[in-house]
Amino acid sequence: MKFGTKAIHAGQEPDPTTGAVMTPIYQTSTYWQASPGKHQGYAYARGKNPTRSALEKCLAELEGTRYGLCFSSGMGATDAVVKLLRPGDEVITGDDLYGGTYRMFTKVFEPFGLKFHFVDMKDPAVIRKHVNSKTKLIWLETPTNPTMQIIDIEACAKIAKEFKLILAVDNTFASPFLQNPTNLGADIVMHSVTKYISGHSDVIMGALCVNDEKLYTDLAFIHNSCGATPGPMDSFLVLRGVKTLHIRMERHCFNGRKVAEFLKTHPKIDKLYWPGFPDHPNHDIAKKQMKDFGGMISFSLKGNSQEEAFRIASSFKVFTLAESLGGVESLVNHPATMTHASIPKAERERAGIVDSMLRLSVGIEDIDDLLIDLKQALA
Ligand code: P1T
Repeated sequence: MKFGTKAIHAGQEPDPTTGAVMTPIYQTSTYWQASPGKHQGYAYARGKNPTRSALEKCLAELEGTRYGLCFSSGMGATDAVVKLLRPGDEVITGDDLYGGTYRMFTKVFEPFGLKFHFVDMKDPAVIRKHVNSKTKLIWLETPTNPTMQIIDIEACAKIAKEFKLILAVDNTFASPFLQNPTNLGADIVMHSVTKYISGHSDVIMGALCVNDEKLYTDLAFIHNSCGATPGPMDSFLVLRGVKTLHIRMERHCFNGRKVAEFLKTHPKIDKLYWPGFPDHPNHDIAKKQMKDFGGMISFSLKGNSQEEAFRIASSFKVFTLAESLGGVESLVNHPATMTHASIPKAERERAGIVDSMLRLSVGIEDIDDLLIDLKQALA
């Protein structure tokens, strides 16, 4: 089956008890057992819930993996991956990451004796240079949040295989419609389901998709033991949202391109970050590993004034000033004070996240209205 058919049907059979075509919201915390341990596959809802199971199967199919696990947030999913490690282990990751991921790595897990190397992953040679006998995990985002760096997943997978490391890819910005990292050799795909997969800015959720049975068993153990599992209502909302993922992504990409082209010649823009431009570093890799270039765009202003960025961010009429991304509605975000405020200023600026940077999540509204809004806000 092709992607759009899977988005609508995968994991979802008519309900065996009633024939309900849409997967019911199994709003229960526990399940009847005929005698201790004798149940119908469900014992306690932290471990398993039929609404969540349907979604997990659907997401696994969309990523082309054997297994899926849904978490109560993207951070919950990331947390489970890091808990595969032990004190003394080392991780190689990027110098541009979602601020919350950086915060978890440095503030939560470094005190437990893990070491994180934040490196320029655009060049596989730099990654290779940081591998040592303690390295266990390569964690990457591509495109990165918010500077849209493109990391070569296949090249990273080669290094991971050579040194027997786990390669985990945060695929949030691409969505499974644009990119499937396990097809390129990654071991774990992570999603903030909150974003494109859910698509309607009404749910917080995360997911992990994997092929290897042992890896799945280890992650499922952490999932159930640590308990960052989502409820059935949220699972239902995401099952509903994901049915239109392929249609939404086409429009996100179409609108994203138009907005990027508009900004490219705007006299106030200094740097513009969108992987669809041929002069974007690693544009060729983006072309190779992504179906299209997505609807996430960042830019900085000539003169680098935060005041001017704040003024623009507050002047939009269609774009909403808010954290998050990937919903049907367009959002604007100021990374330095919002999504990436937990990264020290010097490190932020080294990654290009300057005080005048704004990040757009281009929604699926009519493009004419978005361009009019951008024009007036920048004026
Ligand atoms: O918010 P949550 O579902 O826990 O997902 C965290 C997360 C993980 N990875 C990436 C690439 C992300 O962008 C996020 C969340 N990001 C935002 C809220 C944001 O506005 O960038």
